[in-house]
Amino acid sequence: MIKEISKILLIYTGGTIGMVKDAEIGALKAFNFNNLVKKIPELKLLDCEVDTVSFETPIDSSNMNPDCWVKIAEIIEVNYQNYNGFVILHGSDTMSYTASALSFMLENLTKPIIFTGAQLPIGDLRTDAKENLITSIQIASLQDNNMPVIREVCLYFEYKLYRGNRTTKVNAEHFQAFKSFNYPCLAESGVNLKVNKRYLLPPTTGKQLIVNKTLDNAIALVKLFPGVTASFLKSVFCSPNIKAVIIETYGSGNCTTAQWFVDLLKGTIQKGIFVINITQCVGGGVNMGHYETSSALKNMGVISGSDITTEAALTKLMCLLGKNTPKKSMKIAFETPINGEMT
Ligand code: ASN
Repeated sequence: MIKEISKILLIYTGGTIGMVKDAEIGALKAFNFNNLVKKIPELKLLDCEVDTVSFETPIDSSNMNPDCWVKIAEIIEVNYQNYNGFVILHGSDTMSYTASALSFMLENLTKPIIFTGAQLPIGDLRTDAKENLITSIQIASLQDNNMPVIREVCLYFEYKLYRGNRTTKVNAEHFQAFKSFNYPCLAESGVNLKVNKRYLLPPTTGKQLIVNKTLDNAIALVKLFPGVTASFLKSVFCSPNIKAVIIETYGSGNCTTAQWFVDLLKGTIQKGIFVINITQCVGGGVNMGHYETSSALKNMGVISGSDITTEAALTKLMCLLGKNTPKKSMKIAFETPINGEMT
């Protein structure tokens, strides 16, 4: 069999990787993408063809939002048949949110979508950008019998490839900025590139790519803390037009058994607002009913987020609400893994 050369589309959205210091204000800001490619002549040495496309105005990822996610999904949709894989350059601050969102927006993926970025700009002497970018392209071009090895949304950073919707940014200083606490990494880059094939999503064959572009952000996210007041929580749960509230609870999904709290949750669920329980812990997940302090939640119909990350919970919810999931199916829909985001 003749090995086909992979064609990769590099999509630049912004982020530190392509930033320069503004001489006047001394802060990092996004700059022209063409300069980025000039700064990495190594791209020409790769064993694949790389085309590039850039956001008209590259952004710091703190300015990411669902409209930008749709923009990225549409670039992939339009170019899907013409490329073997996609590498998305993205700021690290909200990369896990975007990678999670895309994992729910793109159904029946048969090609790799690799998110990457950097902690230092590509022009910096000590930059981590080159390794992240070059290895991401190499991973996106991996083939087995002319079929892509990776067929899911991933995030590559500092020698590790993770499932995108399992990641969280954990460090603003270290090059190793991301962690996947509840799922092993999919590949590791050392002297050789080692892919842990048993952890990859199984292939979906014969189905057409579906792009879900309607995201509903009528949701709230609250983190419980000892001393949280009834008035604050009421203001969140009773916000106008809210369709769902995600609560970050303690440990394996536990929270206060104070009567006002139980009544507030019951009243919220009776109004038809979904309540989703995820844990504040970075590892492990929700197991309602394991302790007395979570039994009431289970009995009143709170939805379990199991071991999902906050980033994946938010974006999965936006997608399920955007698809107009019927009220009676929402609990099952949320508690069922879509693309390996929970165990
Ligand atoms: N503020 C930057 C961003 O997320 C941080 C980075 O890329 N390292 O766009």
